[in-house]
Amino acid sequence: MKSTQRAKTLARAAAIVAVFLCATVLPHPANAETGADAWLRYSPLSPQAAKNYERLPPQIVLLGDSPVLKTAQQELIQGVGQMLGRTLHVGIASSRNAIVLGTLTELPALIPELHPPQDLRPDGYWLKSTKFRGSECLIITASTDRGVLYGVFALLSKIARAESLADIDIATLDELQNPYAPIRWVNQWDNLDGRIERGYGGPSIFFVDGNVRADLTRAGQYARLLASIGINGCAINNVNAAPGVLEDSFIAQVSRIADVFRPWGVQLSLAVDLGSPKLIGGLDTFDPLDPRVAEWWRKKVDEIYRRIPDFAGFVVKADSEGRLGPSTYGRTHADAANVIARALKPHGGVIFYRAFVYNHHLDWHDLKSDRAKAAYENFHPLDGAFDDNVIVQIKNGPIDFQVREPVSPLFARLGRTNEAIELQITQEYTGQQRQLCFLVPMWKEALDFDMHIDANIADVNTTPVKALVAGRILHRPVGGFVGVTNVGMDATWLGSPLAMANLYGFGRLAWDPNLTAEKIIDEWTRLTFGNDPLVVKAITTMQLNSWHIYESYTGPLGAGTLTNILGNHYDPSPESSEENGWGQWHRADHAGIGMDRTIATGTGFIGQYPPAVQQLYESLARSPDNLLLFFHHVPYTYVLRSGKTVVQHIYDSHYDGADRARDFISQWKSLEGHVDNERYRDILTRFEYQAAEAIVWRDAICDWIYKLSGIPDSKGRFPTRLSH
Ligand code: GCW
Repeated sequence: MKSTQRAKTLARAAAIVAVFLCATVLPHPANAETGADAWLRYSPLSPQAAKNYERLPPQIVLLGDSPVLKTAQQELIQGVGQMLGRTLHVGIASSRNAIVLGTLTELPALIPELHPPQDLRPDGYWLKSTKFRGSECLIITASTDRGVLYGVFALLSKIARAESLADIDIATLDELQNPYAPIRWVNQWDNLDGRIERGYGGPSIFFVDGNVRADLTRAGQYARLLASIGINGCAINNVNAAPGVLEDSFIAQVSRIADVFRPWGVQLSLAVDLGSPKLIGGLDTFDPLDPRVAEWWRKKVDEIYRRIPDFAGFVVKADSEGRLGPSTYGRTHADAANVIARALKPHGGVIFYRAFVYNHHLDWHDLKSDRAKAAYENFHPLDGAFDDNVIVQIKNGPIDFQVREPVSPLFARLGRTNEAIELQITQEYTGQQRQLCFLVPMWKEALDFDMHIDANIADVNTTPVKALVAGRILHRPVGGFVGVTNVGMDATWLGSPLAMANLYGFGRLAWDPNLTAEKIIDEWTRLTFGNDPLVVKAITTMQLNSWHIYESYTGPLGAGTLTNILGNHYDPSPESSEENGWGQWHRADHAGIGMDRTIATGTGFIGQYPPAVQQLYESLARSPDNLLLFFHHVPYTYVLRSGKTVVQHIYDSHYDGADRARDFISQWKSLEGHVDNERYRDILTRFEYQAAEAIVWRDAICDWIYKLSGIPDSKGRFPTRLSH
């Protein structure tokens, strides 16, 4: 693809020139920032906004002295001090006019007349202002210490966003918040040598050169960020796990990370290799049904809990992308999961067993073979066979974090198994943090998708994915949300200040998936950039539009991200998807494009959904246009609902997407002087770059489609410009 390469080089050169030119005179930094504080900046409020909090009691009473409660107290003092310029004093139990922090166990002894809500669940919190001994008090209480910490962060968030008196009157505050699901975890794909698989924010904050870092300051700061959005678990190492993490000497090192997580209520977990009993344990087998293997896991887990008493559990990737798995011994995934689950059970630990299991040596000649079918085929037959502390961790879509996929049918088909949905915060296929792509709107589509499960199975009318994974509808003991984050040592954590909206958004959705994308991005923007209405309007609009824009020039109509799947997962390279066994096929040829996954003539993938969903996708007429090519193979001249042909839609979408990506530059420039200089410049540079990359994508894909289809652009933009 010579012309593509040329276009790419030109566009990149243009970007470099633009970046150079924009480094001209900019306003003085109002408040130069690196992005390291993310949404916990606690910037001073304007005097007018601070008035809302004049009645905030001047002292804190802490009931209890656990590390988490002490953290809560410290955070409150810091936040109020920075934002309101007031020093909260630490009082004693008999103090009047205080903010009282404590769990439901301690509180009644102090204020017997207070009646906390009956439905306060673990990790939930209650913010309540009340009269006590004739003075005003603000109570932050919960059934667990962690809930108290979450309550403190919630109060500080309100102050930072300067919620108006109408929304938060300190004198009448009465707010109960419960998390939607017990599991709100992140996974890091950190290797022990310090590199991060699919990480775009620098090296690992946990590991360097095969060891745990000596200085774990950043790990502690990360735990603080996680706690502030209600995340309670973190698996610190790559799911392509190095067996060495389970060496006793390494566990001793890892316990230091657990120590810096603990004050923030974040529990540590490890990804482990199923082959460990053989690879590091000295056994000649890792057969999950061999009693020696069970005994090995039991002893290993006991040892871990001896060192890390609040250890959360394991994550396992097995029989996937070359990993060892139970298939070696003809055993099932349930056998593999359960042998480890039984070792964890006495300690209250859980195991996440990933459903990302597929054959990456598929026969691409076979039009019936389909990677999308793999998770269901592997796990549906095992429904009911997993122990109750096993959680099957399922990627949101059936392929692999593409810019658009339908939701995985497996969510609907594990009625007797705990589930978690795995969402990818690190933007592997969605711009790698170098391009703006706010993923909350995409995740919400998956979470809100109604699976229409047979009413006989679940006695309800709607069965959205969010309720299924949280274990609500089918009454599972545990379940929820896992986000693959991959923060690194970069000051901005993820490699870009704007990308942090995805981590924030993941946490907020895991806490409450009923929040709207608009609400989440409004919160994040205010916390990250302040409450200037101009800034809030511009950034929220850009973020909310960004996924559709990115999709429109990288993979419209559900064809998948047309990227280099054999290399960096970033540059355009639609040919790389075909003629290999990875199964990320779009089946584009001279006549048409798309994977036929219908029951009638295709791979039959659609048959994995409940009947009502099958009917939606099986019919070409009813299938939504934005997933058309995921489910159907159509000629380029097929006419969409818009009245456009597929080929013209692809051309228009790419031109429109590239134009809209370019518009980010002027939208961002409208904020000059309203955003601190440091972030203003940094982000401007990124938008200049993205505009150039969007042109690279536009030209590469339009060129490819034109060469395949032979159909020119009806608007005359193409092929004229590129053919010479
Ligand atoms: O898509 C693939 C990624 C791999 C990743 C794998 C997985 C950790 O490209 O880098 O491996 O998904 O989710 O296991």
